[in-house]
Amino acid sequence: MKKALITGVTGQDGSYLTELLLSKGYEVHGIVRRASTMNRERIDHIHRDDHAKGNKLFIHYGDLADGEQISDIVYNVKPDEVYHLGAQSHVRVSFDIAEYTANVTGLGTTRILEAIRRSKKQIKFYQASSSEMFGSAKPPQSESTPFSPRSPYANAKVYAYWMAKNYREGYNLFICNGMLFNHESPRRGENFVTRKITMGIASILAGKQKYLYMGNLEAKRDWGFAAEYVEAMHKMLQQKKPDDYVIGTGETHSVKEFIEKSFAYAGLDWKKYVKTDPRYYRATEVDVLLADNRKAKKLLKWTPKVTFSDLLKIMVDSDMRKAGLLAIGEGDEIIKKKFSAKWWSKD
Ligand code: NAP
Ligand code: F7E
Repeated sequence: MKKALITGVTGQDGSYLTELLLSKGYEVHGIVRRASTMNRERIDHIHRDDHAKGNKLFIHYGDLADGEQISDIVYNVKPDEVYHLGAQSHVRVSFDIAEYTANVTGLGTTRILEAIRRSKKQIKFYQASSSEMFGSAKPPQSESTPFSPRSPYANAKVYAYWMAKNYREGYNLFICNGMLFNHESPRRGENFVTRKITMGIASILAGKQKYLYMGNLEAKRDWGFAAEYVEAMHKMLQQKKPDDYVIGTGETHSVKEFIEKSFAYAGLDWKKYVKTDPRYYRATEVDVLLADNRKAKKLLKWTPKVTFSDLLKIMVDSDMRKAGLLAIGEGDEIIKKKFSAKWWSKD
C-alpha cells in the first residue's frame, strides 16, 4: 500500500486529492494547523475518527512555519509521495500579509524539501506551483514562458518553484512542479472570485443580500474544474521521470463574463446587482492568463472535460442547493455526463 502525505489537506485541492488517493488504495496522511474551530469541513465526509474501522486517512497537527514539526511528520510517516498543497493562497491578501506569505508559501516549501532530503528516502514530491508566476508574461503561457510575478504570493511561489527544481537537480530527487491555472469548484474558498459570485447569486435569490461588490471585472483567467486538476497532480508523480507541467483548459474568460453568464443562468440581470469597490483591486494585477497545455495533454494524457460554462453551472447549482433554493440543476446533469469519476463525492 502506498503512503501519501498531503500538506493543505483541508483546502479545496487537498480534499479532492485525498478522495482520489483513498480510492486508489493509498494510506493518506494530512497536515492540519491548529485553529480554535475544527476547520475541516472539506474533509469531514471522509474523516470522522483515526480509530474508525478501515480508516485510511490520518491527521497530524503541523504548521508550514514550523520546520521542526514538519520534519518530524515526514520522518515518522515515511511517505512514498508528498503533495505539497499548503499555502497562504490568496493573491489579494498576500499584499496585506506579504511577510507571512513569503514564510508559509515560500519558505514552507524549503522546510519540507529539507526534511525529504535529510530523510535519505526516495520520496516523490509534488510542488503546487501556480500560473500566477507568469504574471504579466504574454499569453498563452507554457512551461518555457519566463516568469513575471505580480504579487507577494506569486513571488513566494516563484521562489518555491526554483527551490523544488534546484533540489531535483542537486540531490537527484523525484520532484515535479505542477503549474496549475485557476481551478474552481463548489469547495473553492469563499473569497476567491468565482465562489464569491456564485454564493452572491444564491444569497441575492434568498433575499439575504441586495448587491454584490466586486473588484476588477476586466481581468481574464483560464478557469477549470478542481476535481480534474488533482488527477493531473497524481499523474505527474506516476511518470518515469520528474518534470514540470502547465495544467489549464486553454480558454480564457473575463471576470465580467463569469458574472454575466452565472447571473443569466440563475435568471438574473447582473447589471442590477453588481457594484464595484476599489478595496478588491490589487496593487499590481495579472491581466490575462491562458494555458498552453499541450505538454500535459501529450505526456500525461490529461485533457480537461469540464468547460467554462459547465463550471459556472456546477458552482451556481451547488450554492443554490446550499441555500435551499434548488434540488437538481443543469450543473448536476453535466457532472453526471462529464465527470462521473467513481472517487469523487459531489457537493
Ligand atoms: P486553499 O483552499 O487555500 O488551501 C490551502 C491549504 O493550505 C489549506 O488546507 C490551509 O489550511 C493550508 N495552510 C495555509 N496556511 C498554512 C500553514 N501556515 N501551515 C499549514 N497549512 C496551511 O488552496 P487550494 O485552492 O486548495 O490550492 C492548493 C495549492 O495550490 C496552494 O498551494 C495554492 O497556492 C496552489 N494553487 C492553487 C490554484 C487554484 O486555482 N486553486 C492554482 C495554482 C496553484 P486551513 O484550511 O487551515 O486554512
Ligand atoms: O481572482 C479579480 C481579481 O482571487 C481572480 C488562487 O487560487 O488562482 C487564484 O488566484 C481575478 C483577479 O484568483 C474580485 O482581481 C475581481 O484578477 O479568484 P481570484 P487569483 O488571484 O487568480 C491562482 C492560479 C493561484 O495560484 C491562487 O492561489 O478576479 N477579481 N473582483 C476579484 N477577485 C477576488 N478574489 N474578489 C473580487 O471581488
